[in-house]
Amino acid sequence: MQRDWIATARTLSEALPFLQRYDDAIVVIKLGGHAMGSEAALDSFARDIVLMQQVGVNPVVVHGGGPMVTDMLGRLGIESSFVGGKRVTSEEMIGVVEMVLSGSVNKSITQAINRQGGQAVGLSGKDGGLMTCTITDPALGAVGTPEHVDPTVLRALFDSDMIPVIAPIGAGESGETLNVNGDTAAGAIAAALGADRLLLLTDVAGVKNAEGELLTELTAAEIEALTADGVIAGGMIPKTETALMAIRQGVRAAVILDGRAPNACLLELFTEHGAGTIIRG
Ligand code: X2W
Repeated sequence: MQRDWIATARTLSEALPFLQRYDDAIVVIKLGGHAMGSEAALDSFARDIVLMQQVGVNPVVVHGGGPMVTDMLGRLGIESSFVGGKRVTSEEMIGVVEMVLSGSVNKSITQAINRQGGQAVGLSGKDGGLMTCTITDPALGAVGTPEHVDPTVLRALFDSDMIPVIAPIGAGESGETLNVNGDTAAGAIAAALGADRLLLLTDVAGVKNAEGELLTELTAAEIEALTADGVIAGGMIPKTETALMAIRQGVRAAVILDGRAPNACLLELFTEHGAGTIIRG
């Protein structure tokens, strides 16, 4: 089949108002471990991020990597358990968590972006005083809740056209290493930056109603009602909570979408169609 170049040109032309809307915008993208999938999916994600930056957006990638952490702990004979979506993190585990998230996972994402011609810089909440955390539930062990985010280092990277890629590791008040839920970290960073968009990329299409239909737009009140009814449950709860927290703290909109869908970020930002579930401030 011959490719329709005229349609391609029209697509680019139709993107103009969106490109103008997002010129110099800050977009925080949370890439969950479940959304990372294959090497090809990571390359496609990286290409979208580089394109975003090329057209004037300041993208910030915050990643998870829970499945990769569980895998490494398993190889070391250490069992994982989760309470309320958070990994109970012992002293023995925290070094492995940091090694996997700040090490192999972070570097695979920075490399994927660099392969597409971007300049990604990997860091964690410990770098440049980015994210200071407190322990809010001692029963979870070395798990931090972001208390203070200083985005100075991120703004310096924007000024140099570099793309920050952030592992969800924070520093405690006395400098200790703390494990932070990736969604929570992304929300706190988006709030501190006053981001235009927070994209939470996961492995489901978005928030669904009791009939299993995708809800493309939700208000804070609707999220509260769906959560009270048990329709929003399990792993979706930290995502909707993060979205609500972020918009209450000044992020213009948060979107929960399927990161495995081709060009998910571009579809959301640069087309009329949008993707997933949007929650506006
Ligand atoms: C997470 C950090 C990684 C993460 C963990 O240890 O799994 C806590 O639970 P996903 O891929 O986004 O789930 N931290 C405290 O959030 O990864």
